[in-house]
Amino acid sequence: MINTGITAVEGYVPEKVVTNDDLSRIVDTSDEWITSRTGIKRRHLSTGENTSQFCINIGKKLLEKTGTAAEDIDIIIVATITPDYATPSVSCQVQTALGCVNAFAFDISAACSGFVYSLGIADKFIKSGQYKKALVFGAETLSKITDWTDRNTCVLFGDGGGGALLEPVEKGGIIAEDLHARGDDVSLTGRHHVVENMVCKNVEKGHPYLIMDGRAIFNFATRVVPQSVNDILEKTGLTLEDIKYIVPHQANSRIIDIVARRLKTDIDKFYINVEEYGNTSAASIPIALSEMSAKGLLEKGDRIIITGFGAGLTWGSMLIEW
Ligand code: B82
Repeated sequence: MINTGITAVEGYVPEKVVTNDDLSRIVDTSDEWITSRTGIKRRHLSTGENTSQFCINIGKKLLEKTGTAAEDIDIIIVATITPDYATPSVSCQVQTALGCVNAFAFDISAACSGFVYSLGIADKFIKSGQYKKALVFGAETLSKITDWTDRNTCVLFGDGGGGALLEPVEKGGIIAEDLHARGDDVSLTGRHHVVENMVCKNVEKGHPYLIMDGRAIFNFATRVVPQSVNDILEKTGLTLEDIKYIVPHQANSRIIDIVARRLKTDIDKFYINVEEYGNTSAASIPIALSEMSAKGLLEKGDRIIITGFGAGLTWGSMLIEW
């Protein structure tokens, strides 16, 4: 059987940093309130770059650092809920900007689980033996769909992206996955587009922003994430002792604290950077992986579990041997 490996990871966040104190000047909040409830101190916000630009920057770095020719890329997948356009997809914009003329390209929508879902999809294409190289991104400009007058949500989100090059490897790579959805739970929703046309004047009003029932999704995350991590371990016959890091979606440090407690493992096993970027949805896991790689935390043979959870509701985990 062909194994799919992550052979390079890169991230990109916009330069502009907005602190909690900056936010306390536009909504009724404080650094103390935000930090104690979420662990977030800062977030990077786009001053004009859109989601495709993040991916293009990341893709260029990935090709450059691995010495990969653009024409050799077979697949481009972008996980995002904040594409530049309904169509063309961000992945098609990336394809043309990078010159990946032989790649097919599509976006997927699975919110904060999007990167994990996308790795799962790319893995199957590579495992089929028909395709050799995939670029997989998670990237968001959540600031576009944030209500900047709502103090409960505008303090949470940030912009940025990350991406990976996937290729067949001899040993290790993606070892196991666990993917789920619960479409009946709408406690976290994004922009709602209602139908309005020449034959339909809609009475229902859409809304342009992210809306969440914090307590409900908090309970969801702290229930399903430990379960999903345990399912992955059970499938592989491994224990947490065999895992160097758990890399969770960076939604809120309190979620991670509770997940660690429920898994009866030390918080140090979790890679956490929510302090710096806030919640960047599909981008949070690849940004974390890119940081970890740059810091030399991911060595050959290390096993990690990535775990995403978010709107849909969707969730999923994956065990990767580096
Ligand atoms: S919260 O409910 O307001 N809360 C926890 C009880 C603060 C102390 C809250 C806040 Br603030 C921020 C995030 C969450 C949360 O649960 N987030 C998510 C849960 C599941 C899936 C995705 C997310 C996400 O924010 O991306 C709760």
